[in-house]
Amino acid sequence: MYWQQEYECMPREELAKLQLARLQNTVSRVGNHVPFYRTKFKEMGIDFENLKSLDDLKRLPFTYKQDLRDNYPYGLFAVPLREVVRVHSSSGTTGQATVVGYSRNDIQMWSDLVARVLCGAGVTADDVIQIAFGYGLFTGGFGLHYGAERLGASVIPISAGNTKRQIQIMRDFKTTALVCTPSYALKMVDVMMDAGINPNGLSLKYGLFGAEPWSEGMRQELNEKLGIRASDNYGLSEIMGPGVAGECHVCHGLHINEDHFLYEILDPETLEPVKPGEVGELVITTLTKEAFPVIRYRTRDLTRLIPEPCPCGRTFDRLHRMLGRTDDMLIIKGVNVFPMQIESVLCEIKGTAPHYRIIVDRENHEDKITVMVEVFNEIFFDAMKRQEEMINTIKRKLASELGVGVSVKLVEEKTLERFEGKGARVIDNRKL
Ligand code: DLL
Repeated sequence: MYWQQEYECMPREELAKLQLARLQNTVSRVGNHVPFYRTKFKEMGIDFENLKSLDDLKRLPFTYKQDLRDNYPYGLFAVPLREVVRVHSSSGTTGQATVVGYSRNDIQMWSDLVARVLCGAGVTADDVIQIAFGYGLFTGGFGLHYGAERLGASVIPISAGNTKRQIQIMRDFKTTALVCTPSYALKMVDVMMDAGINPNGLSLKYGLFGAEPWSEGMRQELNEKLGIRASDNYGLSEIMGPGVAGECHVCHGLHINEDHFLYEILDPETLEPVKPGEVGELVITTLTKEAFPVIRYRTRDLTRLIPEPCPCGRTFDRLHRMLGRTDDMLIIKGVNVFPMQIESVLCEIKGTAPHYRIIVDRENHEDKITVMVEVFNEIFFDAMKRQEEMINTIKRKLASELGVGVSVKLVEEKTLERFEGKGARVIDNRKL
């Protein structure tokens, strides 16, 4: 049930002591070895060899994605390149790419943390695990791969894509755990249906999904259609990759690996901590990374603490599934709208498939959302009246959830493109 019980179930007081020692070590390491941090500490008058308490974290500078870009490629590494055994990089679709590095110890630690997540979700050495994340510069494939091997599961390193083959292999190799983005899992469901394969006839038991936001409704959908227990796992390349946080079998919030990461949830405007349970931006400091330690990284991901202790026995705090990113937020007539809210509503409506797009346009200086949603063919080809009823139901439910009206357009089943990696469901036509 646990991979490293001595850590995962550590009494909180002991954990705080360990965190402080590790934080002191990390701050000293970056102060001595990374010019970027040395300069920042100097400017801010921080005596980096003399951190006294965990509370001192508040005084440390933030790190932004832009800092990684400015120091491209190796400027933030805290060890010489000869100690780096692996590099990963973000795709760079939204600007200059960023590069992260791992020492031998970092890879060990990363493997352990991913093994924790897999183990927490229920996967054991007896499982056959199909890793359908891309292998390459993206951290998903290799991150999960090393963790799964560390756990001792039988790994199928198939990578993303070639969905028919994925399903053939899933059937022939008797895959019990599927690892990919929730979007890709949905595409697999489609391809199975087309091929007349009943997912319940496969050996699948677990789905470990992550790398993008998804709703509780999407989880239900995947659980039902694939006959699995789907769990959420979270991470980001700037911090490590997958393995930062993951759900246990309770499937209610993600335990963050607090012995390796110090987290804060801050109001993104004031940068003050929010009250426990309130939504804010997740900010993470690495505690044990050697090659690429990061101080107070502004993830832009929004979440909240689940303050109740978890029945699984882990003492690490649980984060609510990510609600979106600060930079994904749409402001429509002054109302803040997150794509995930729209997905949640659509998943509750019978007759809609969980495939949608959110189109954002600007007309007469006003932003406007159109939600395109696939509906089952029997509705799409039914009388006009039934279609209108459907549109009205969706509009009403969306307006009540979002607090602002949106247009709705129904489309035929299978008309919207499917994704093999991270889904891109928002199409922003505004020239901002
Ligand atoms: O997506 C690492 C990863 C790989 C996590 C495989 C889990 C599984 P990046 O490509 O750097 O790294 O993207 C990181 O993806 O800041 C979030 O916005 C988003 N994200 C990752 N996991 C989740 C999740 C990987 N479970 C960015 N829920 C993060 C919601 C997620 N968003």
